[in-house]
Amino acid sequence: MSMDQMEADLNILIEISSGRGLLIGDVKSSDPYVVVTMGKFGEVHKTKHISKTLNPEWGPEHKSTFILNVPSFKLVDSDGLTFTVKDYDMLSTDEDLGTVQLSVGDVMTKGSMDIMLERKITPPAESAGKDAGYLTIRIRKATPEDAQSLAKGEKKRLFAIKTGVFDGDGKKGVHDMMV
Ligand SMILES: [Ca+2]
Repeated sequence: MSMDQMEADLNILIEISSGRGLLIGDVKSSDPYVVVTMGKFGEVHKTKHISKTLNPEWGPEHKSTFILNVPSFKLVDSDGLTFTVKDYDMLSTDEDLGTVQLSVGDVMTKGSMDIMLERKITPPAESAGKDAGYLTIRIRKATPEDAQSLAKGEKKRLFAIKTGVFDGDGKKGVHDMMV
């Protein structure tokens, strides 16, 4: 990357779309939400939780979508983005249900396309060896219309349904889901 590219701000739209087969944080289920962090720069986004499900589908009403607008070098410095799935608890500390790390390449290269990334969740240490399920994240370049819609707090889906390229940990290869 050139110096200019390192200083340039990223302008990437990210949607935390869904999870499936998440770990159980309560007795039978979880109240999952996702916190996105960038290494030492800390939290960049947090969704709202959905009650009692192991297969959440976060939408605009859960603040599923945000624009990552930081200089490229910060993303490189922090080795990409960390998505931590958590179980919301009203009376105790929220439980960790595992993490997904998106590399700088995932965010920057793939961010130039409209892509749907399905990644296997790495369980937290106390659940090592357990199947912690999958997290699906969508990424594309943000437009001025996206920024306006988010700033206005519009409850509108910014990613079209069933468009983009699918890149899954759960399946072999890359599947084109264009319709
Ligand atoms: Ca809970």
